[in-house]
Amino acid sequence: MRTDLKGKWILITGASSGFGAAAARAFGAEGSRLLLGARRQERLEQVAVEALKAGAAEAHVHRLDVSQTTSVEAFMAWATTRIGPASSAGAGLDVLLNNAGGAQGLDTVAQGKDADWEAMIQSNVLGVLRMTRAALPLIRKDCGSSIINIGSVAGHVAYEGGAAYCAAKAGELQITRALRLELNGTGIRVSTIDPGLAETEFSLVRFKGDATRAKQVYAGTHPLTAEDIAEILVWVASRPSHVNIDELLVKPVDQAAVHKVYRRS
Ligand code: NDP
Ligand code: 8X3
Repeated sequence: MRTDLKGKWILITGASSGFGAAAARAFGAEGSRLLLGARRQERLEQVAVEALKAGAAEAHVHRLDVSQTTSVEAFMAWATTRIGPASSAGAGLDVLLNNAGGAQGLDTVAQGKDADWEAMIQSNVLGVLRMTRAALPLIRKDCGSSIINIGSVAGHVAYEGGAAYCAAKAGELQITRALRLELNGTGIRVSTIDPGLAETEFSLVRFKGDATRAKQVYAGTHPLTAEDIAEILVWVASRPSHVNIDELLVKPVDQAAVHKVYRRS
């Protein structure tokens, strides 16, 4: 039987744009209760309004920087006051969506900047570890709860200029695999969803606000949208409670491989 997401608590990191914001709207449409985190609070508030409009039972926002342990702990303390500990009847977190992250720059290793490397490892790798460690005591056992991490094709295949980002997403993949083993027997499901080319703010962030360069990444091709991924995230979380989608690689039809993208002239 499909896991009903109505009234379930869904915690989404990186909910201020892209996949995270679309996921807030999509889980909202299921009637879920949402806890949304990111650094840009105004954007989060806007997303919460959209999620409520879509049907969310509740939507709450709090500033979160996954690269800071103190921020993660403050966020989870706030989340606990909203949800209540997993031990109390009917309480607990149903879905942790570790989505916050992204790329900084497209430099070769020879040209790489420490600040970019550190930011990518902090958000994509350590952020997932910190959030999961802090959220685990809140996650309900044996009832179809899920930890869903957002990886990337970059975690499977390297490309020039992607060394640190590819390393970070390969790290996320191995964290997911380790967690899947560690949580076996708890009933908590663990998944990684690994998208290819998707048009969000990802490239704008990677190219430090250079909108022209960011647009070129998607020129002439038909990329994934944030909504495509959000729909998959809802599907993963709503599988029957005994079904675990371990690893899902999702690419646009136009992207046969990381380097082979079909572009219409
Ligand atoms: P966006 O740039 O649109 O969204 C990234 C989100 O992550 C924002 O909400 C941002 O919020 C948040 N974020 C970044 N750093 C931090 C941080 N330190 N603490 C808290 N939140 C943070 O890009 P996407 O939606 O595309 O990216 C979402 C995830 O998907 C990322 O992990 C990315 O690596 C991955 N991905 C993206 C693909 C793509 O082609 N778009 C493909 C494969 C994977 P704020 O800045 O407000 O903190
Ligand atoms: C984002 C996809 O190919 O730009 O993770 O690294 S890619």
